[in-house]
Amino acid sequence: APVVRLVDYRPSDFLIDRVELDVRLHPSETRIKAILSIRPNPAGRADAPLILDGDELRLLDLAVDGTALPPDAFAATPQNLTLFDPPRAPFRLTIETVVDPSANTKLMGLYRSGGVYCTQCEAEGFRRITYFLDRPDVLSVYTTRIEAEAGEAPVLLGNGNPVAAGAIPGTSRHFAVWEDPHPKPAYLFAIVGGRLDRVAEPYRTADGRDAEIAVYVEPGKSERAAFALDALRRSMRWDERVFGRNYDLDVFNVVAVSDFNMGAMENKGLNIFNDKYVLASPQTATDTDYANIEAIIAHEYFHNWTGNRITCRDWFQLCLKEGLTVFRDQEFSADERSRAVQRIGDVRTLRARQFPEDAGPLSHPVRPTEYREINNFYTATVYEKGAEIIRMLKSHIGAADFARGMNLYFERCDGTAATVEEFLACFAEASGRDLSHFARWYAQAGTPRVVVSGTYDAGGRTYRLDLAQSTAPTPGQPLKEPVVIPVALGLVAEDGGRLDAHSPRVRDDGVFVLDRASDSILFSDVASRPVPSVFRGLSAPVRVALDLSDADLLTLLRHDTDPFNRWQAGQSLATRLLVRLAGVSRPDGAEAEGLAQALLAFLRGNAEADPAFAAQVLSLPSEAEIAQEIAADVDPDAIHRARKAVRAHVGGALRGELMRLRDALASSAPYSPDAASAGRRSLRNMALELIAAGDSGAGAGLVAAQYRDADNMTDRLAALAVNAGLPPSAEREALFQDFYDRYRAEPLVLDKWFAIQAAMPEDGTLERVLRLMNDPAFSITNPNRVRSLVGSFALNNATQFHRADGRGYAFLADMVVALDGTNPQVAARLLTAFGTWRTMSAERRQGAEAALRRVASKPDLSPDVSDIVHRSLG
Ligand code: BAL
Ligand code: ZN
Repeated sequence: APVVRLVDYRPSDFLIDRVELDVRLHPSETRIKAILSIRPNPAGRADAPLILDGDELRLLDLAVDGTALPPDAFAATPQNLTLFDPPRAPFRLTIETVVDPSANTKLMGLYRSGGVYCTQCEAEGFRRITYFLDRPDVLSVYTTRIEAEAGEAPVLLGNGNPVAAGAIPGTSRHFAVWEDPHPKPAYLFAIVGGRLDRVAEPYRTADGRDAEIAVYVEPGKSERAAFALDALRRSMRWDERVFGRNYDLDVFNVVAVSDFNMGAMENKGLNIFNDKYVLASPQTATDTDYANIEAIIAHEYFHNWTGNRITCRDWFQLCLKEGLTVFRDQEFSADERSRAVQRIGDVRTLRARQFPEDAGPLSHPVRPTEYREINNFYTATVYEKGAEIIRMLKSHIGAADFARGMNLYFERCDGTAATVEEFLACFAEASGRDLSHFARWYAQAGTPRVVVSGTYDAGGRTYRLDLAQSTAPTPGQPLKEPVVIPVALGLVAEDGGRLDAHSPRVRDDGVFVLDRASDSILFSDVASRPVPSVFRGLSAPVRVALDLSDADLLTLLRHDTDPFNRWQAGQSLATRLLVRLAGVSRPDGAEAEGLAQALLAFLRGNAEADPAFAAQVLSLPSEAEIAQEIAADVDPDAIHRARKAVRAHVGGALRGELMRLRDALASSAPYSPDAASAGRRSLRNMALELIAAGDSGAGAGLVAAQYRDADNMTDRLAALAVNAGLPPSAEREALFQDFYDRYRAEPLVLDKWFAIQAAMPEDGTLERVLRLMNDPAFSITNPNRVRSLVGSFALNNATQFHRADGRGYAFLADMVVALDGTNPQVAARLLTAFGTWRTMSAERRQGAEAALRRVASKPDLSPDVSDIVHRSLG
């Protein structure tokens, strides 16, 4: 595939103002008639040919203003439709194409999922339906007529508002017409046709529009749609209240389908979802599922303004809608739940997914400058680091100016396809500041490292903090410049009392802005030696190197007023210990006694007041986080041994308190997914995990009882997960079998069963995974199944994926090659699991490189896989 570069952007030579579509749904021969109202773009070239995009299309018919074109006036291939000399005045182009939705295994364009017709057009799927100017800066108003067998597809949905529907006399077919008055790019187009149940409710917007909001699901599952509908209503209210954004159509529909490449898609007025992020009942969904559903429903809804009303000029600007919308959904979840626990979760995700990406061969700026395959840029960097930039922007200019800037953006850019520059200009204007240096965050890849050190002068009662930033080279960017880093900080007295220290360099809200390579802050009137609490709430997406003593970390864990940094202090304490123990062949768990006592003291003071937060404090850094800390010649087996030893010791030392907490937090009330109840369950289940780590015999008994007695999936699955970590036994396998027997008719529940087994850190797991691939519940064509089994093995099982004998790598390479023929996007995503290969020990590097080279050598690789494999080896 050719490289697409940001610097080569130029406006389209033609615009398409109106699109009239007539889609006659058929399982293998769906015909699409498109009438496009086209005109030359005054900003484009005057003599250009019209080149429409296609992908695997077959042209049936073509006319300009109703007249067929002579054969030498155009050329049609599956990839393009070219009119060599189109009219230089507005004209109507009629195109008829035919596609086979049942054969569409890429799940891009029009396809079928469990018999339901649906579409996915972002980024470049619309060109798999009809020839089009498939670029986000071509905005059109759409009318869509959909026709289908009434028996096969009684429900017919499109973008916008329904304007007509009815039977087609003398046939078994019917139709519906949808009109979307809001100009939109083709990637937001969608249709759905199928047998679906529906839950709905009326919604009156704050500005007085009466709308209906609805969720469509597989027949018989409407009870499982209630929570998504509730989350949708809350999202809409929140966006009115917090961002002043009202909904703008008469209906808002969400449809759940079971075969979907992504999590969900924000098509205008017709969001299509992976059913994993819609369906929920206490018996089938965990607390985490409920939280994800709430967040993703919100995310897709929030796109209505940040993405749809204001879209992207080109795909390099993807972060303009994604980073901003992730920020918005994170804020929504923080408001609906616990802000501190939400932030800890978001930072865990950032560190688990974005930091490694930014430290490896796939590192790229939040706004990339070139790509070969845009599908590969729906990354943690664009999404999560993109959201961190918005968070920093808000703290850099302050909440009031941020709100003014957002309003200006909504006003000025509504109805346009915008750029990051246009976005930032609104905030520069609203705040009266120059944001050109801040903008470097969009262009410079890599995670900055900030080294902090403090010096106390008792005589002068001063405290100096020295800060220095640097960023390691990333592919294509050997030299790095300083970025603008908001550092939220405070000083904590060793005894936890108040310290009235101040510095003119620190703003009233406790933020210091580090915008050069190094700087220092001098505090005066510092009555006693303080402990610095820096990067509160992780105020910037950086790695922090601050060499505090264990005693200082304990002070922060106990006394910091910032809950995030209390949690961080515990994590830092544990990380330091784990990294040290990973360097010895026989890690001695007794070295974790200090950590255990700190956690015990913390629990006694805090657990019952805030169980969700306490569960986060008890949760040790993941193996992946420890690997990142070690950074070179990583041995995942050593990390696993160290973590296991520490968990065993902590679990043993805390057993009494953990047992007590399990009783104190038990509830006999019926299951409710609210944050407080979920928090109690998370601490109880964290306690179960630690108790079992300390004493597998005691753990096995508790696991069996909790598994049996659970009245909800959260507790039953937590028991199953702890079961997976117990020593091999017939009882252990019997529990897996029981779970399978109970839920054999529930694919989304069995996904959890696949995922837990694929993550088991023991020798036989690869064979287990291979066996499970033959289970009738597994399907290689369903992305959720593949991600649960193969993805979980590659991403959540460091010891087995990174097996020293290379068999884990070879397996993943086989899977990528096999999947590339049917679903390149899913294949390419799996392949990103190799992202850390250069940090591994020498023999592992060898195995990984051999596997990657084998993938690279396959002929006819998709652009998706080819791009990832070549960058990974680059
Ligand atoms: N736009 C793709 C799915 C999402 O980020 O909402
Ligand atoms: Zn999004």
